[in-house]
Amino acid sequence: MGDYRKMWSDLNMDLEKHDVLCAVLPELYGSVYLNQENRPEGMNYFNFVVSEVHGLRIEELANTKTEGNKVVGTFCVFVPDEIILAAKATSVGLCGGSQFWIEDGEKVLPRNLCPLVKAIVGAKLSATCPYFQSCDMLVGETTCDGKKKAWEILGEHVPIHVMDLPQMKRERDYESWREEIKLFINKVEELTGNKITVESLKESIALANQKRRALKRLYDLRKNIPSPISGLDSLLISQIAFYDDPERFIAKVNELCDELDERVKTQNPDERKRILITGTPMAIPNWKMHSIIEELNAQVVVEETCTGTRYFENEVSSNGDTLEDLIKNLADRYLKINCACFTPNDGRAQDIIKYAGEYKVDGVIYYNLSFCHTYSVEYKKVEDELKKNDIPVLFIETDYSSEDSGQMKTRVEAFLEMI
Ligand code: BJ8
Repeated sequence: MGDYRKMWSDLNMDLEKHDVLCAVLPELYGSVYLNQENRPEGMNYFNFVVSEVHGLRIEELANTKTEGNKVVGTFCVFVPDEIILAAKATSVGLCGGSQFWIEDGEKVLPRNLCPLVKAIVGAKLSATCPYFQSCDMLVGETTCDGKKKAWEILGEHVPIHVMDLPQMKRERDYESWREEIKLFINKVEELTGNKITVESLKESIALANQKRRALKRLYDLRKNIPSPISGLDSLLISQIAFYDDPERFIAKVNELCDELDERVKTQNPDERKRILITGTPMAIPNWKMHSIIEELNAQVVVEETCTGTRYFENEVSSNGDTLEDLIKNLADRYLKINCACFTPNDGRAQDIIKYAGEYKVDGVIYYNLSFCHTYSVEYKKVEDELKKNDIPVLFIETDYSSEDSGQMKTRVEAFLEMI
């Protein structure tokens, strides 16, 4: 990594503590990622992005801010990036996936709370995440209780706009989500000083769709037997999608897919078990579940999560001549996401069954972050539906620590033998 200390210091970061964080990542990345055999050449770009995760990309954000542009931080795939991009601002996904931030989060939050929420708050309070420090505004949403209340704490430190996400999908909920998107447009216009027009919104819709298409192309390639790319590498790409420059990201994913297209022509089928992961998101650098599965010589071939299919499935239509039309298109696409925060949420089990067939999976692992109630309660319904369809499923509840890794490995091993 280059010397970015001045930049970090300008961002009011706790440099000493940040050094400790920076010392952990390369070792973790090396042991999880660089030890994999036969990785595609195209992964070199993503290795580079990780090696510069707190460096070059932050410098790019700093440069765009010097030019007068704004940086907006988000935490949920329901927040429409298109609005942020249409106002010439940069969007960064801020969900925290590191155990490093838990301790600081627990200083102000109860211990028995989802690690994702604790890491989000810990990252801000410890002043060790340069993405948080670069943001001019955060955007929260009314999804789960933990996040909803965490916005109040974060709001003491940085301006935050909260989108009121409906929890049902009736016509009146669509209407209210459209209104919420309008309020968001006003807020972003106010922050950036840039008016969102039909033209700029159509452009950003096209860009966000291109990104979705590139990810979909990557996921479609994973339908091959074997998948020409590991689950770990695909997960990393999905995680990077949340903060990389969108145009460059699209180009690099497509380049990688060109290489994978060639790979599938020459590879032979293998016997590795194919696993679908469903459940709560895995924010960078949370690679725990995938690394356990793939160390056991199985392949994760698809994730029905927000760091997986929920992020890129369904494009936003650009049909229409007015802002009102485009807002409706946005609301329609975003409310197709099947998150357990909704009731009912029957579409999710149907999605899992559909993907299980398309990706020819041998079994499903239901990954649940500890204390995430919406997903853990929804397990029963999903399990019942999967059983009806003869799809084996294993429920794993875990956090970011490595304490239970041995136990998880034993359970996954037994599951793989059984399926
Ligand atoms: S659309 S999954 S990104 S809310 S923080 S709900 S793990 S207790 S993240 Fe999410 Fe949007 Fe839904 Fe996706 Fe549970 Fe933790 Fe809450 Fe979480």
